Amino acid sequence: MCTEICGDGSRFVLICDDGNRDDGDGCSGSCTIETGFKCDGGSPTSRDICNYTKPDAVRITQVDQIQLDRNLTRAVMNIKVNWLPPGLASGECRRCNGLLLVTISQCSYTPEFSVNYLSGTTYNFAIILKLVTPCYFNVRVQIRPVLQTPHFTGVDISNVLNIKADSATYARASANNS
Ligand SMILES: [Ca+2]
Repeated sequence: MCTEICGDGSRFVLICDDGNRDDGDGCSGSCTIETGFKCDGGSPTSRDICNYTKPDAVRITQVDQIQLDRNLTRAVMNIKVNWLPPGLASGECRRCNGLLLVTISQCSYTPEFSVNYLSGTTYNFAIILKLVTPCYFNVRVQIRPVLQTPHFTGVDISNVLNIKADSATYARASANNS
């Protein structure tokens, strides 16, 4: 009776074997593939090579319409990012609030705003604007270009999301709140 050894770099029936018993490198200490990784090349005579699967580009999308409160003093925009690098997004993603570059224009004053990562989600954020008086505004959202290297190596982060609050946004808000 033989038993296959995990970590010896030869693979018969194990899911992966990259030649070690380390966790965090794609093939776990018990020879299972770790989340987000892809392993190839393992055979009875060769070990697996594991790589983190990453997309060609990061996309930022708006999850729903702009939410305005009854007093029209608070605008909430929910957005989603399709992928973040594991080095930034591990655990509760405490570093994620600084990930997005948000620029607000068109309003006659510059509203205060915050960007909040929604804990427990997969890369959902809420952008909250404090409005002194109702105004039409444009919100431009992108990944901070300074994060390109080293966090987003090989991934295009030039995608920009534009969110626009116009007369239709206010008409919808007053209909919802009446
Ligand atoms: Ca390993």
